[in-house]
Amino acid sequence: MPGQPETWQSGAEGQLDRRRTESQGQIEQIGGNVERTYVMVKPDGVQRGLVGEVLRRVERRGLRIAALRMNTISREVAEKHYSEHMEKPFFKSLIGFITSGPSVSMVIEGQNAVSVMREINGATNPLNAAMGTIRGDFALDTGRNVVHASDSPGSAEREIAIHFRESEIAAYSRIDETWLYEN
Ligand code: RTP
Ligand code: MG
Repeated sequence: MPGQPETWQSGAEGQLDRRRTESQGQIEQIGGNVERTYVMVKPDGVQRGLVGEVLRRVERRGLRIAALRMNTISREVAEKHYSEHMEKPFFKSLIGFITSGPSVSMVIEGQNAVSVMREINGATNPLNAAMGTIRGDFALDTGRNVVHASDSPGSAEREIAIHFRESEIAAYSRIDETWLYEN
């Protein structure tokens, strides 16, 4: 940007360096423990035109989109992603569904991002999901529940590594973060 002060640039570089100290999905930053989580708009959400709706809810809450991609995930990636459910009766149909068309993958960052995203998505079975959550507002069936989000910081680290290279994850701050967080 013309006239952008040099201090802004050196500040941004300093921030990159700070973020490279990350470990276990937790990023050390001034102001506390920032988490990363992996979020997906599943193929039903894409087909139903809900990508913007999901992104709007993430952004307006104050979370930061650090990586974003649309693609049809392969069976191999899907099986790795949902490996914890390999023995479940719904595994085969889940893999068929999740690979059936394009989905949108993202890395979302912010303080307590893992639990905040789980609350934004709502309960796994949309019939139990609170109104105001994505599943409570847009879904009726567990097998077509629109979105995914990692269930713990450990799962987030594992899932992010399945779907993204570190070089695809952007390091930046939102301009409103000083007003979103007290510390
Ligand atoms: P997700 O992993 O997709 O974010 O969902 P979740 O944590 O809320 O639920 P999880 O237990 O991990 O289940 C993964 C996905 O499998 C499908 N499912 N079907 N038919 C069934 O009983 C059943 N249970 C789970 C859902 O698509 C669920 O989101
Ligand atoms: Mg899960």
